[in-house]
Amino acid sequence: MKLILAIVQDKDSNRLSNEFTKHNIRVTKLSTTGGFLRAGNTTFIVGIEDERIEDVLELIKETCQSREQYITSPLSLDMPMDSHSSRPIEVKVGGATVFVLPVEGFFHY
Ligand code: 2BA
Repeated sequence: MKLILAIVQDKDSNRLSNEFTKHNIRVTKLSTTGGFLRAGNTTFIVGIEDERIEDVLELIKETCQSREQYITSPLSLDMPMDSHSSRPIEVKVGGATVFVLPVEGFFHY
């Protein structure tokens, strides 16, 4: 068994939830915040048998799009940015950031 952590954009999260449910994949959804943009995103926790990992990754890949976002002001005072410029900076977000972790034990009481 593995634990998949998938950080996705909020815009993709309902569709991904539906896909997981349709494919009988059990999941927990957390409301999270990206450290860089400081905007909301969604983290899915999926405990899954090894032989179904590829199915989960494929659903995530098919469902989550990459999108351009723009940031217009420095996000923190110690961030090195050109001080005379307030030009928007383009940031490409997603499709999804995915971690696959080993699971030492799984108990469901
Ligand atoms: P954020 O931290 O808000 O990052 C949003 C996007 O900003 C990132 O998209 C990336 O394109 C850009 N970005 C992040 N840090 C940057 C930096 N120091 N300098 C320049 N650009 C930067 P993604 O890479 O697709 O990440 C989407 C979200 O996934 C992130 O939101 C964060 O919540 C999570 N994430 C990404 N990599 C991670 C990691 N190694 N560990 C934990 N969470 C991660």
